[in-house]
Amino acid sequence: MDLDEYRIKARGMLTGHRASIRQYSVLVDNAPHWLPGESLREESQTAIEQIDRLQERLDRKLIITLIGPTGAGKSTLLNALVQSDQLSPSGVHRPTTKEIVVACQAKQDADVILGHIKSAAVSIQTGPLDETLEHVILVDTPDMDSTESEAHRPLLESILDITDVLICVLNAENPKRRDTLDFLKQFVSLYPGGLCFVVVNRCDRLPADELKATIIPDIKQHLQAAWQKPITDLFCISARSHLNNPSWAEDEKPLHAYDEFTKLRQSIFNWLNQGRTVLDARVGRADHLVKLIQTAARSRVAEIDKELHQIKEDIIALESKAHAVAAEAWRDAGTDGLIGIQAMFYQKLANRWWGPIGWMIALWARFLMTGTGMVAALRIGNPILQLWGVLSSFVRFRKSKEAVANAASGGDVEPIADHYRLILQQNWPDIAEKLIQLGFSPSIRKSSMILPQDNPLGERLSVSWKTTLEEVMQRRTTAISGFLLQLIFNLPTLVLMGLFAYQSVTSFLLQKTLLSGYFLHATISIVLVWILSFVLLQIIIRFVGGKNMVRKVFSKLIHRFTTGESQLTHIAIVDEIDTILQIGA
Ligand SMILES: Nc1nc2c(ncn2[C@@H]2O[C@H](COP(=O)(O)OP(=O)(O)OP(=O)(O)O)[C@@H](O)[C@H]2O)c(=O)[nH]1
Ligand SMILES: [Mg+2]
Repeated sequence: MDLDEYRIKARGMLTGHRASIRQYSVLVDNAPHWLPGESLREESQTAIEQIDRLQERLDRKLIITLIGPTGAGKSTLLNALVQSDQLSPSGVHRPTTKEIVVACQAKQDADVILGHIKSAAVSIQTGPLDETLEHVILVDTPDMDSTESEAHRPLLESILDITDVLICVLNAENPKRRDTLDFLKQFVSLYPGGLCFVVVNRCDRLPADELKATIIPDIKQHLQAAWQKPITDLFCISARSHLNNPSWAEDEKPLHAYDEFTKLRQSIFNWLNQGRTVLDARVGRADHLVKLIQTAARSRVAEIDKELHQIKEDIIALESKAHAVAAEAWRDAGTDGLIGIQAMFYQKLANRWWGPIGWMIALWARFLMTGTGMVAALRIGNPILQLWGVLSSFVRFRKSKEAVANAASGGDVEPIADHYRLILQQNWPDIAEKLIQLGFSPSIRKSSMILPQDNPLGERLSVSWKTTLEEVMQRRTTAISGFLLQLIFNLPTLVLMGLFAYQSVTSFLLQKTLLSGYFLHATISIVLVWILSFVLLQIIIRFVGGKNMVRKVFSKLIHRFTTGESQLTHIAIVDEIDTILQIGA
């Protein structure tokens, strides 16, 4: 793979990294009441901006920045690295460096820095630099601890914003200064191992064996504790010894020759000064940023994970309870839709039953639907009464339709929904306080937080009622529509009808005259048997499909709510809790 291909690949990887971080911003947006999410959102935003900048400068040179307290020897080290003693002035006056000094091969290499730092305090040095700076730019910075450090900080922050590799230069004689380490910590944490070097300079001032045996291990340990990260690349050097002309005074001469400068130089130029490493470094930094955000997110959630799970369970249990209480109140209030329920039941049976009893059921279902007015219209008599009958049948029909609709939906359930809301509202304050302790905003105290946000509860209760009623009714319809039962109830009427038909036909064929009252009696007998069978069946239907069925529907409904079998309401705060748990996953 050539460098261009590799660059495209790196670009794609950075896009992937950015998406991973953006995911956190999106999740945090879905948990607006969780306060720690705010800082996580900001951190994610900063990380995304940094990756944006990494991507912008994928084809630019790697920026290596030297940073550290005044007098540590940053400028001296830069000069030693590029073998040019005067490139960045060093000196005994503290502070010496007051601007950003950029060492690069060609002036345009520094465009990325000039484009980012809108300040006159940048000096570009292209000096006699050779291929050492083919893929990298070295940057010397002003200190962050002298009397002038306040003025330096904005400059430092700007350059660190676009830095790829960080070199922290510490003074071996005073390496553990707390303010220095605290200041560096915020930047050091943004760089993975391999892209963050620690240089302990002026080692020539301390005895070699002490350095090796105690001083350096001690510094390493101290830094690890202060920065809370493993220190992988630490170099013990004497920068001044590597100037072309160190011009030591007699009393300043190095105490020994122990020095890791060559190793440091090799690390920087041999390894970092390669095109691929430059790209890898940027992808590596993005990688590190993703991990930082992940760790930050996880650690925030890990602290509250168990409690959050518990609260979620509590809310779900509370919701089931509220549902069940509402359903019980509903049952106790009773439903006025009994006529409607019966009409529905007869309609269902009419579809299943055959024979004379089937016709009767269909007729009865129709009668229950349209009401008695229509029957009155069929009566012979006073035409005014007949007219009244027709009119009232319409009124009754509308009422019956309403009754059926009521039965199908469970009637007016809104007052019942109040019971549900009350239970939730009464229990919310305790839960809300627990959530506030876990970092939720105090604004969640308002009871609207626990109330369902989706379709009104009444509508949902109606739907639950409808499906449960439908199920129970279907089962009962099947139970009393068996073939044998239909046969038993139809048989008496059918046998009589058959007998009557047989006698009529045979007497007609044999030309025998039947007695004058025969037809009347036969018809009356058939009708009576027919009606009687139907009335018997009605008793069964009344038992199976009356109040008993309504009770069954309610008990099933309540069971569903209490066991959580029925679909739970969409409660926004539960969604937020889920989102937070997802952030920590
Ligand atoms: N003995 C010794 N002196 C050094 C070494 N490196 C730098 N110095 C001296 O330390 C003093 C400060 O060096 P600078 O390079 O100016 O330090 P700096 O970190 O750039 O300081 P500021 O620019 O003020 O932030 C100078 O007098 C250097 O000659 C070293 O390795 N050994
Ligand atoms: Mg300096």
